[in-house]
Amino acid sequence: MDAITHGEPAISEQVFKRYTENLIAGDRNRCAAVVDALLSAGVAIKTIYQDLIQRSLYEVGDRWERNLITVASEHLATAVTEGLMNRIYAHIALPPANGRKVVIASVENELHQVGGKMVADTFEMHGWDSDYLGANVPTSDLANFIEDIRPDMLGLSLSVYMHMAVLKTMLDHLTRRFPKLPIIIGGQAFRHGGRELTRSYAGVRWIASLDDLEELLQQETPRPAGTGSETA
Ligand code: B12
Repeated sequence: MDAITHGEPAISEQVFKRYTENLIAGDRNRCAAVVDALLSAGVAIKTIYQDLIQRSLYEVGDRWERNLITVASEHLATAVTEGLMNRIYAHIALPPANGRKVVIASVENELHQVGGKMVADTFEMHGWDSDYLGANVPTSDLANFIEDIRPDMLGLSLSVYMHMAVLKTMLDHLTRRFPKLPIIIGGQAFRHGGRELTRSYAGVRWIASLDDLEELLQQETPRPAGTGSETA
């Protein structure tokens, strides 16, 4: 297919534009055809996530901000995307489980959840068991869930800069209750600032991208068989 260059399969501008126009038109069959062709051509799932899905939603956001598309079109594009991501998940070749668990959630009040899903899938592709809780997770429910399942790591997603104060309240609570639990945070809210907030807690790290997340996961060692997490 024209999208592919040999060696490192990539996604051409032409394919990106075709996909994005179909996405904005809400044509899920045409979008699925593009994704299926990329998967059959061996394009990596991370490339499809970053260079097709993320990039197309950023384009949707830009057009929405400039009043070039309606809120309804933007909702439709997101719904098509989420359906496609579930389809892509079926193609993920899972490595052997490494015995580690992660919980991924969007910050309380935060309705954006696509980035968090990509993060959860990235953990799975590295052998982790990920529990993806989606958007707007209340802090107390998240804390109770952590208490129950004792993950080795927590990932929080924040898209809207105005929700930074909510993140702080959440971190105050969670770091007090689970002082040994490593927490990673990401999302486009940090384009506008807020990284210093994440630096003010021991055990909390801001991660810029899926590439940086993969680097972190490569450094993480599997949990030895028969040992439990030290969450609390
Ligand atoms: C779809 C969408 C919505 C949908 C979300 C539905 C859903 N199911 O997710 C709805 C309609 C709910 C929505 C609402 C709003 N939205 Co909106 N939305 C978007 C849009 C178009 C796409 C979001 C998306 O999925 N992007 C694709 C994902 C894959 O990208 P990502 O989130 O950046 O994630 C990547 C990285 O950031 C990182 N990452 C993300 N989380 C994490 C977590 C960890 C642990 C790690 C390691 C990495 C990581 O990895 C991901 C993969 O690379 C964006 C445009 C944009 N630029 O993204 C606006 C956008 C995010 N929205 C915006 C705004 C302002 C709003 C509203 C306030 C609008 C309003 N006036 O009502 C509300 C806020 C609602 C709320 N309470 O949260 C702004 C945010 C500006 C800001 N940063 O402060 C944006 C950027 C639009 C814009 N251009 O202005 N939105």
